[in-house]
Amino acid sequence: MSHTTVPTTVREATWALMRAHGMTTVFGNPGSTELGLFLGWPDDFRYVLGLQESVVVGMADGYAQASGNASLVNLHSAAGVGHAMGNIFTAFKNRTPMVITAGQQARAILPFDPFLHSAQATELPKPYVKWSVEPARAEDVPLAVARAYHVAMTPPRGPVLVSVPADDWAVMTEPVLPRRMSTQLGPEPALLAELGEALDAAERPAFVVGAAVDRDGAFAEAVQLAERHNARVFVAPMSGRCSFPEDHRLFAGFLPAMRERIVQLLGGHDLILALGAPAFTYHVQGEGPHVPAGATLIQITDDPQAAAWAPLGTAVFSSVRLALQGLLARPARPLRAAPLVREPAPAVAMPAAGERMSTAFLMQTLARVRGRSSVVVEEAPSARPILQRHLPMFEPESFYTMCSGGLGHSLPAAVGVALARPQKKVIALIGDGSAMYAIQALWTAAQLKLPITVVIVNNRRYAALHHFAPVFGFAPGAQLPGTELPELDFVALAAGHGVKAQRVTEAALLAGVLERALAATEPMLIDVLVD
Ligand SMILES: Cc1ncc(C[n+]2csc(CCOP(=O)(O)OP(=O)(O)O)c2C)c(N)n1
Ligand SMILES: [Mg+2]
Repeated sequence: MSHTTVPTTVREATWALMRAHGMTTVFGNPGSTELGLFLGWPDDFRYVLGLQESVVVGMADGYAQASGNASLVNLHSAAGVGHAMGNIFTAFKNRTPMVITAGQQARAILPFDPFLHSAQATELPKPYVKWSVEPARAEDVPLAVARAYHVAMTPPRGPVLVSVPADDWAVMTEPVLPRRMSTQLGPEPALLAELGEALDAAERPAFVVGAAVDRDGAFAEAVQLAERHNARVFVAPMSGRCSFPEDHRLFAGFLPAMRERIVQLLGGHDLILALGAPAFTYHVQGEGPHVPAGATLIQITDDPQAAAWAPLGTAVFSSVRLALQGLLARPARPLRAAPLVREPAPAVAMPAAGERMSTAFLMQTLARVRGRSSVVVEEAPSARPILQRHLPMFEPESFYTMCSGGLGHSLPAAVGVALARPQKKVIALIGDGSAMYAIQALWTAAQLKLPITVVIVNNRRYAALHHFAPVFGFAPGAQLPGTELPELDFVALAAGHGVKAQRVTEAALLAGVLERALAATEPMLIDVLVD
């Protein structure tokens, strides 16, 4: 391969690398310390402006998940990284590859404790970046960006941060050649064979599928293996993706993040195969065993930490897809009897005129009017279990939410998903509380004319906290401070960001309004009042 080693600027060497790695979309919010990167900005790059840094990172998260490549983020030194931190935490938990460059004051004035200086720039995002660096010399910035990209893309994927002093961009350096590096780790053959034998020998296996199945492009393989074993398939607690068709005869539903409930739901199974999922994510305190008595737990994960902290069982540390392909390459065993099919969700009746509609009615209606292949990006905490029952997902890469619990992710993430997949209809299903953590994402959606349908599940409160209150000793109906959200006007908020919007209070009008929004070629916000 021929290449040039003609000296170039740090800026141009960095652009060349970004281009070589398919990172020509920059999500950012600029400041003086970052402007140097953009001098003579090449035409093939685009800058996606977010009006607050948490929005910037949320959009970049959705974009990276939907495109399968690391996204590129540019943040303003300490304050910008600080604003972004909530969604950096989420990107880390989502295992989203993301290269963040953050501005820093010029090296030449650092002795004078200058304005905007980030005193410990590499420490600030820890522990929620896989790697962070401020290169010792300006000349080393492009190499650091190259390394950052490869670290971000290596499983388990995640965000990385490179802090770049403002006077570095113009310094002359050597170009850095783009390199290829594998991003998949294969399973240990002997252990995988053991797992295969255990699976064959099991009488009533169950699979628990997590986000890494879909992330790894292993949706079809998971279906094939489940069918081969007639295994019931549960979704892991707090999974951020759809990893199994929810109308499949083997689909068994969603596990809550509660130890005793998980054990109860998995009861009767003698082998539990956790696929691309931690075993298990808990939200509240629990006691007793982690799996039903007598059951064996096997985990396939690309996350060595998740493999290491699992309290029991055998873990195969591997790309989920490669491990599944390995298992599918084994000779098929005789088919077991088919397990019981899950009860379909009961139909929800249309409420009478003037009566507030339920969240279940909203989900059922959306399920009826949305295209089967539309993509749902959700952040509506108390509506989640209702969505899971009444709004099924069917396809790979059809559902996104955050794995972290940090609100303020999904509205901007929907913008990123829509940007990465312009051929798809993207529906953002967002709670009234959740919407307000990153509402400025609406502005970017409007500016980019992305035809997203934003549905606000508006119950005028932080309902999830009301649901949790009994767990923490509150009597039924007791006052919960700081959980009511009266008077938010989402139609006005949308208009103020350049997005057309409509409020729906009447159940009978809902389907028509949703259908029009879904057919629109621009973003639309539908504020649905639910009880
Ligand atoms: C950044 C952040 N702050 C606070 C919380 C705590 N929290 C969890 S659920 C919730 C309520 C969300 O309200 P909304 O989106 O309206 O959904 P609802 O609970 O009403 O279904 C809050 C505040 C959180 N998870 N993340
Ligand atoms: Mg709410």
